[in-house]
Amino acid sequence: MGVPPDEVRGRVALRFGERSLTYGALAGAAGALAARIRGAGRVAVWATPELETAVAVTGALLAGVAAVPLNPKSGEKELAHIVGDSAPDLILVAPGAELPSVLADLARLDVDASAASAASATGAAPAAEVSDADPALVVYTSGTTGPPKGAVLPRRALATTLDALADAWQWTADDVLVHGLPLFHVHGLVLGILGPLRRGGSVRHLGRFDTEGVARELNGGATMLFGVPTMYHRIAEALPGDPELAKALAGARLLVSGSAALPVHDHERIAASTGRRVIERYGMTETLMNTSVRADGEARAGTVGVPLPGVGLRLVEEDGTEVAGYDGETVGEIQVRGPNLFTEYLNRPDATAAAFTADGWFRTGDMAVREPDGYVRIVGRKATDLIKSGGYKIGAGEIENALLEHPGVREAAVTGEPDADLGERIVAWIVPADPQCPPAAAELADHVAWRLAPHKRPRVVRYLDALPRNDMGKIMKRALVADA
Ligand code: MCA
Ligand code: AMP
Repeated sequence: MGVPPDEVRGRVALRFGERSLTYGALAGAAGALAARIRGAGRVAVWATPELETAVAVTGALLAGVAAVPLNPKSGEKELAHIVGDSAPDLILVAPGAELPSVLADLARLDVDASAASAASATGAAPAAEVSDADPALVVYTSGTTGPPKGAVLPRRALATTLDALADAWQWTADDVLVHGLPLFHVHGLVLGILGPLRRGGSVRHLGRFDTEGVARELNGGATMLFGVPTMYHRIAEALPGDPELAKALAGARLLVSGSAALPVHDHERIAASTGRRVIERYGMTETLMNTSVRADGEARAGTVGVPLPGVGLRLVEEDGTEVAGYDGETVGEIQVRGPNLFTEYLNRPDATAAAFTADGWFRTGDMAVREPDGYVRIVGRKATDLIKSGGYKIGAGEIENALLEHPGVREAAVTGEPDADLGERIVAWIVPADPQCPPAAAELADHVAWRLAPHKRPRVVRYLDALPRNDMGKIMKRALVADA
């Protein structure tokens, strides 16, 4: 982002509730922040759903400094891991935000959303010396075991993915996006905030998602909606009794779902009530966006469309052979390459190397088929120890480790089971230390929420005398799920 031309300066770029910033004001605030942080190694961003988070990330991009968005609801253990691993020089926060004690040693810089930089007032470009390969963001994402890993996303990945989406979605400066996603993940931050800014369009953030906010904004001039399947499920549930919501969706230019599969039943309920089809796109923190149903293509429920411009995509069978034909039946792992990819997992050369094939393709771990016309249909996931709940990726291993730190837990296993609202819900299987006095489910949920994050808490706890194990002593999770 440079200094906006005069015809753009007065246009609203960002709106969060009652507060908004024009492009001119955003250039001023982000420029002033950039001047203060230029030269820093990395900065953490306390990513509350507020104007200041958008200003902080824009300022970091202007300064050429990598930003590490933090979930403000993360627990102590998770925050300690992320700041220990990414070693930010300072943390950017909205004025008045209270930081947990685990961050007390970090230098704090309050973001002033009303600041105006001298450079932006005079029209001088404040851009730093940067290269496309420089890191823009470090986004933490869960794996099957261990703590989350920091995916280092270069500036070129952000730019190419947003331009590819503009092509696929006919996304322009006239679009006004509404979303209520969190700002510490790719979906809400890169697509939801940086996307409209790159187009010169506008975004209205709801603060927190609810169907009333969606209806109000789409009926009030917004043109696009981004959400995770849980949000569209809640919309589908509300539609029969909410004509304002039906009118709002019917009038939208584009309804986009992503981060997990949107069940066909929800697709169809929304289409029946509004006459509009939700389109899906498929991405990952490490790859940004890989495929999408195009605005000018057929919105086929249950598919994630075709590869985006610049993205190489192949399906590979277990034995390493590439699925040659598009027969709609042969399942292979999705592997991708292109300028949209991350460069590495921070401080984890082992994990980075393991994520790529010898010939340089990234292994997504998602299993899919390709239909005769090239549409990709995701059919499952390689790792059973990854759970997608509410659109969040959650590793079973990190929850098991947290549960084992509770004194009342002797053994723990975590699985996901189908949930109409969340897609999957987290189930904890517990062998209590004292069978006479097992820890209560709510206590274990609080324990995980407090150490890791509320969305990682088990929604169901089941108590056992022993976990089923094979001859090697490995927990047989499939047996657990089968017994449920
Ligand atoms: C409940 N809460 C608790 C506890 N129980 N807090 C502490 N301890 C507890 N024991 C609080 C929660 O923090 C939350 O607070 C409120 O109670 C409700 O919690 P919950 O039921 O978990 O939330 P929900 O209402 O069910 O949330 C549904 C949601 C959410 C809004 C759809 O799951 C969501 O925002 N998902 C988006 C995930 C996402 O952006 N994924 C993108 C990553 P409060 O109400 O204050 O919040 S994937 C990605 O980026 C890739 C690239 C891609 O493809 O997109
Ligand atoms: P994350 O690691 O949180 O970035 O989540 C990435 C994962 O979300 C992918 O590997 C997929 O499993 C899943 N995902 C994202 N979009 C879709 C979609 N439209 N349909 C099915 N799964 C999706």
